[in-house]
Amino acid sequence: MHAPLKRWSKAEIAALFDLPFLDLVARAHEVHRANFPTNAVQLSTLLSIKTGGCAEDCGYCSQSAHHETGLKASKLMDADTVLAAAREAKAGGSGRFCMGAAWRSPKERDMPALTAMVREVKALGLETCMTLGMLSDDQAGQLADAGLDYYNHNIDTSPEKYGELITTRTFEDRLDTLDRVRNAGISVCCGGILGMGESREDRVSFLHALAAMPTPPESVPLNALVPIAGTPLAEILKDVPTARIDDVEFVRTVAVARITMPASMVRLSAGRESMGDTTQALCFMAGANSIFTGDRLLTTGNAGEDRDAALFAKLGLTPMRVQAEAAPSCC
Ligand code: SAM
Ligand code: DTB
Ligand code: SF4
Repeated sequence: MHAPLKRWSKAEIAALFDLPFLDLVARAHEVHRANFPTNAVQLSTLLSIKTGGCAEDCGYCSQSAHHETGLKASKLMDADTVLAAAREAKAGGSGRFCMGAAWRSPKERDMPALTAMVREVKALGLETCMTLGMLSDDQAGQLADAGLDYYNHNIDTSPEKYGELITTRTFEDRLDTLDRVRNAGISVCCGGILGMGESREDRVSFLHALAAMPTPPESVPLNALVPIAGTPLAEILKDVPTARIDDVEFVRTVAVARITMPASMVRLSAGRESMGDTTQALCFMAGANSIFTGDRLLTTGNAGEDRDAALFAKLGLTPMRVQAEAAPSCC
């Protein structure tokens, strides 16, 4: 019998953030150890299957057609190229393969190719994840029937800040797609970006929105903003050096995510390339247990296999086996 899921109020989440740093990290680490194998970190690989030219105006994104970022748009990748990348990811030790497309939502005509990709990548023995923008009920059902394990769809920030960053869709649009994904029986991967000039209050509200979901996301990616020249956010933030999230505040956010969502994978996502080993080690201590491997995310650089192998060796970490993730011991 699992313990009932604790429901955190915003005041309680704010109080966690206010704890002395060492108390907060120690508490998060305790929660982590109670729920997951320690020293094990899940490796996922990301592939951009359709790059650039996106109709949405997300103020941070290199792929929005609204911003002049110099990125060349491409069509949907063919299934053989996707499969070759998935084979390489598996050979490199990845347990999960995530396919991302720069769309507001997929077109019906693309669904057969997308469902074929899910089936074929899954047949290699990899967990599958897709992030394609907003989905209809029918599209979520098609992806579920193909066997998709996870759908990534981030709320990205607090409901209060959302409209400052994106005007072409609403926070509620995001929640609607997340409901469709959940109802179709696909596991949810949902998180956001830190360091977009948000306040501590926004970070509290962002984590509250995730932890208060009827079922919290199984996977919570925490991205540190990668500033992209030509995006509105990079332009605004270049004159505000203090906007870049402080490493200690980033670790605090990881710790609070771990405590408030004890059974979720917390994924250190974008921004690791510019993060020092010590900060990453503190993130693992605070409960992060998943990373993207390889030297590319979607359009930006990533830490790379060599640097990660050195980091894992230095910290005594091992790649998490896929089965270990499926059975957290509580909630
Ligand atoms: N178009 C789909 C969507 O928005 O859901 C999927 C791809 S989109 C690039 C996936 C996520 O990448 C975004 O929700 C955001 O959290 C993250 N992201 C995009 N640009 C980023 C940046 N410059 N820095 C950090 N994270 C970023
Ligand atoms: C997520 O939260 N982070 C990943 C994944 N979900 C799809 C994407 C990070 C993208 C970083 C910017 C880029 O490479 O374009
Ligand atoms: Fe499009 Fe996703 Fe980038 Fe927004 S974050 S512009 S939806 S690719």
